[in-house]
Amino acid sequence: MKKLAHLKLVRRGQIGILTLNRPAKRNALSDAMVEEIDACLRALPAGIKALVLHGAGQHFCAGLDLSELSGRSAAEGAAHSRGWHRVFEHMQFGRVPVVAVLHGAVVGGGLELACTAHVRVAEKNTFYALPEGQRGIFVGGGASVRLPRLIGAARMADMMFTGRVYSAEEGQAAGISTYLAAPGKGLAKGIELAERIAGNAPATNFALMHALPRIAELGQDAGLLMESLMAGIAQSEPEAKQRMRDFLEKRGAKVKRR
Ligand code: 1HE
Repeated sequence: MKKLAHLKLVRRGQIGILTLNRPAKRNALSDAMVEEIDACLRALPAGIKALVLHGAGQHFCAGLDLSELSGRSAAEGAAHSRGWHRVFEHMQFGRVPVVAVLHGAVVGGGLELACTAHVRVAEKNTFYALPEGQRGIFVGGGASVRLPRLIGAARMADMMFTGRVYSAEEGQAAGISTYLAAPGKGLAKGIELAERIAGNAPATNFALMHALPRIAELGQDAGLLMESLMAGIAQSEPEAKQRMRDFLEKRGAKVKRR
């Protein structure tokens, strides 16, 4: 892979830690940075089974790099948005699950990127906003599809109509994050979760990334059928059979309260 200018990728055993590394601009997403995210996902070494995504400096991400916005025509704006869609879809429906560790500003396109991850950990200093509403524009990185699935269209509309800023706790209650961490502790939590995810059977992670979001969009009949097909595939894997045997022969872990 080419040397990265705006990102950092560090391998740690079975997981990769991908850092948005443009803190002087609050990790604002320039075109070059979005292209690097794409290149990184494509060139991810085969041994990496889960990614942690976080931001360098005081904020996760300030969204679209506004200095690149002004010169676009309507057609160019639409094409630019489609470019983000392609890269973010590649993350959502890619090879490895992504744990986003959020802190500080998670705004605009930064929130769109966060919504693309599979698990979100928010430090208690996190805040969420969609300033597109106040900047006279609309979201373009998938927020109108992904964010309502987390928090509902009414909450998203409120954020954009009124400029409402959600705190970490409000984001957690609304469904943006599923873990809260103390300031400075999010990365350790994200790494712990990613390592746990990397230890799952590949068919389980595949089903969670590729089948579950599609099933959740289907009607009951087709959804239940797709669930049965995925269940049959996953349980027929040798690794699944071994894991069942391990439990029955007292080698597998019991479910414990954490
Ligand atoms: C930027 C950007 C940016 C900071 N594009 N340069 N996003 C926004 O509307 C959010 C705009 N940013 C902010 O509200 C604040 O910068 C933050 C709350 C994120 C951080 O505040 P702070 O006080 O820590 O930093 P700062 O002093 O405001 O910014 C530091 C530098 O980063 C400064 O540049 P400098 O050269 O004067 O040092 C800022 O100009 C620069 N900076 N944010 C460009 N976003 C596919 S559609 C998606 C649509 C959107 O995402 S719209 C939402 C855009």
